[in-house]
Amino acid sequence: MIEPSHNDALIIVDVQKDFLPGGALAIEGGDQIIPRLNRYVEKFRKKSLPIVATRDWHPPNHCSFISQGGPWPPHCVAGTPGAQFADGLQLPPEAIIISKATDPDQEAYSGFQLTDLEEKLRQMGVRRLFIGGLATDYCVLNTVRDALQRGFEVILLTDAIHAVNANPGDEIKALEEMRRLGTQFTHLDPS
Ligand code: VGL
Ligand code: ZN
Repeated sequence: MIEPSHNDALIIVDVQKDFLPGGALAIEGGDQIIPRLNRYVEKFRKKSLPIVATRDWHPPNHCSFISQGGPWPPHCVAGTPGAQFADGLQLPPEAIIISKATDPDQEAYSGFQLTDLEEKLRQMGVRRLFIGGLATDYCVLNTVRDALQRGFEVILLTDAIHAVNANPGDEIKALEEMRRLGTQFTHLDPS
C-alpha cells in the first residue's frame, strides 16, 4: 500500500450503525470494512497523524427523508442509536468528528459541505487524504470530489469502502469518476 506520512490524514466517512446491517439504511456487507478501517486507524495512530471521522447527523425532519419528499428512509437522526459510530470501529479519543447534513433544508453528502473540515485540515498542515467508509457512491464520492476540488491529494482505500448500488453500476461509475478526477487507489497488503 501507499504508506501514510507527514501532511497526510485519514478520513473515515459515515461508518454509522444505520448504514450497517440491521440499520435504517443498511448497506449489505458494509460491516466488512470495519476491521480494515481499524488497521488504517492503527497505522495513522502509530505515526501520530490526524484521524477524522465524518458522520451523517440529520434533524428528524431532514429534507432527504421520504416523509419530507426525499429519497431515503429516516436515518442517522442526531443523537439516536442509529447515528452512533459502528461498535467495532476503534476510533481513538483524539479523532476529529465532523457532523454534516445537520440543516433540515440541505442535503450534504460531502464531509466538506457546510462544515469546518477544510479549515481544520489546513490548520494541521494536511495536504493529502486517505479516504474510506460509506458509501462509495454517495458520501465517499462527494467527499473525494470536494477534496480534489479544494486542492487536496486523495488516496482512496479500495478495501475499506462499500457501495449502496441503488442502481446497478453506481459503484463502478463512482470509482471511474474518482479515478478520472485524479484519485489514487491503494489497499492494505495481505498479512
Ligand atoms: C449517505 C445516503 C444518505 C452516505 C448519507 O453516507 O453515503 N447515503 N445519507
Ligand atoms: Zn443521510
